[in-house]
Amino acid sequence: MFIYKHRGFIFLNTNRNVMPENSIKEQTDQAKLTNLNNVQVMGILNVTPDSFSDGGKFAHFDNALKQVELMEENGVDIIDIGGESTRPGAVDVNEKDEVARVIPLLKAIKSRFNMRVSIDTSKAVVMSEAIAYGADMINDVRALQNEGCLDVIAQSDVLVCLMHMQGMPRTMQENPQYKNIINDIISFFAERIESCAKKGIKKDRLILDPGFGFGKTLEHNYQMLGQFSLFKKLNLPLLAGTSRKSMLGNLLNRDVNQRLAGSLTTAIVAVQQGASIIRVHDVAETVDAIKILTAVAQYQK
Ligand code: 7PJ
Repeated sequence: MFIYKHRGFIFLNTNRNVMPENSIKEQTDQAKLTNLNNVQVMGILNVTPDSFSDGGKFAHFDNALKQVELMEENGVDIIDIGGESTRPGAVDVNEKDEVARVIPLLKAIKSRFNMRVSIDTSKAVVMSEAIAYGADMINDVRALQNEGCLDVIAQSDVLVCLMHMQGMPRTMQENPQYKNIINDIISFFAERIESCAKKGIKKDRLILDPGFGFGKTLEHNYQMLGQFSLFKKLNLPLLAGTSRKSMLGNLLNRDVNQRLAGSLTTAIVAVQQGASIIRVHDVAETVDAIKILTAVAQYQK
């Protein structure tokens, strides 16, 4: 087990809800804090006009800020701003438009709230601008594979989420195939960690995410969730994003606005298997669920 702190985030590399051998009273303050507070809720703020779940709702600046305020009241730990739609079939957005969508909002949040902000982008230019305006994390569904991204990150001290995706959004759901999905994703992560290391980006800034819905069949998604704890093998904090995704809709036959139970259940499963960050639309409900898990965890071996 190891514990580390980076830019206010505390990560504990073990199953978050399994207490160590000694009782809670005997633990150090840091261990207590780590065990009870270390699951972070990341609130999704899509500022794309064509997002699948909140399509266009927060494209307007004031609405976006109101949503941030609401998420803050509900106990969010970090806001993830996305200006590029990566839903299956989505078309690419150009750099200029993405910067214009994301950066003013980042600036406004940083000046009005005491809030950590992640920027969901795969473009070096957007990363660089975001870092200049105080982003705390870069969340890249392409795991820094685009040109210039590794260099931009190497010159900064932000956290980075490296997500796995097979194919590209426009076609990724057509026929995803793996030899063994868990091993294939672990190999991908190992290669990306190595590429980061070569540029001087140390492991203690990295977070891994297997990328639910990104080039995965329904079965692949549930295998990843069921075996999520296997991704702990790489000794890095894990992020899980299942919120309102079609892996829920397709199993439950529910529209996108009827997927709260599915979103919470999958979030709970991920946390129980060691996820450190849960990326969600429904912040209040997820924070409640995690509080319950935390209360229960005190009594679990
Ligand atoms: C994810 C993401 C995810 C990470 C999106 C959606 C589609 N970033 N960006 N993980 N999904 N790290 O919001 O459902 O699962 S966009």
